[in-house]
Amino acid sequence: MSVLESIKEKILESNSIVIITHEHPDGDAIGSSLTLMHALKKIGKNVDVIIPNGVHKMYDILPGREEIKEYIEENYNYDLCIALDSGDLERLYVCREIFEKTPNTIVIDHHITNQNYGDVNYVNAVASSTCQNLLVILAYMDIAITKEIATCAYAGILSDTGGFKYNVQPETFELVAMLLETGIDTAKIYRNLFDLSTLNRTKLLGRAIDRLELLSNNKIAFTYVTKQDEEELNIADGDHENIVYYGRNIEGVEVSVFVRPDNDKFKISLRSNEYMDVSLIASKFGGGGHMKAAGFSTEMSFEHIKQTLIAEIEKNLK
Ligand SMILES: [Mn+2]
Repeated sequence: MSVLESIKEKILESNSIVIITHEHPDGDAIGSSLTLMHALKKIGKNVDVIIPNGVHKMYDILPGREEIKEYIEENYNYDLCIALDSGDLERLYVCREIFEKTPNTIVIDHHITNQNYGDVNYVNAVASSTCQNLLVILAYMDIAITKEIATCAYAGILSDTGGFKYNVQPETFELVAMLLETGIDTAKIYRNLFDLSTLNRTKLLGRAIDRLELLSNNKIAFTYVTKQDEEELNIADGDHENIVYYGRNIEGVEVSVFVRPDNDKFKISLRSNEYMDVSLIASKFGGGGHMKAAGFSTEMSFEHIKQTLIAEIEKNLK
């Protein structure tokens, strides 16, 4: 049986389905969760989307946003758990428990580092996004694309391609053409995901830019924000999106590093321009991702991260 057939069968056999995704959910994580929620509801399934850490308000424009449960119910009981956009069990954080307790599991993802931890795994790492992979699955299942589905899927693809800048394939545009047929508001989605800010968020970016330094012959851009910044500016999860790109945009830079606090740990984002596979670097620190966009969390001290990470990146500089 093909993977697509197995997925279809598992879904059709299930009544109550839970959708989960990775910690610090981005546009693709949230967009794909809502895309799948709408699709499964359309074929009569009971569906919960669970995102315990909450969802940034930039995603409020996505239809179905208000149906996301930001907590885990006590006596839950699902037939099927579908994990989206998460390369491994650890990235599912508190939702890992739901995945492990549910009798049937499906993993749908596009991370090259995916561990294939589900009963059925649809991992096409060539695809721009998990949303793109989902659209292939929905087409296989003959689920028609509504405007709601299209808005959520478009947001996910837009987010993971940086506004169609990278990771795009001919298939990406073929599928997006289909989404546009439903009459979605592409300008509104773009503005909410990329341009819309708050004063505090812009000030946080300012602090990161102030601290930005170039290392290793100006090939590495390094910057960070602190717990104090976040407290003073009342920063929410998701307010950091895109800060890492400012370093990467500087002429001559190959890798941009952005460090931010994450409870008692640090979260590190890595972006490369031309040749460096930052997913390999992130995996050395227990993380993962894509060739040009990856990250990890660590309990190391700030100075230690900076030293060991920069040394590791330097080894791979041309
Ligand atoms: Mn993704």
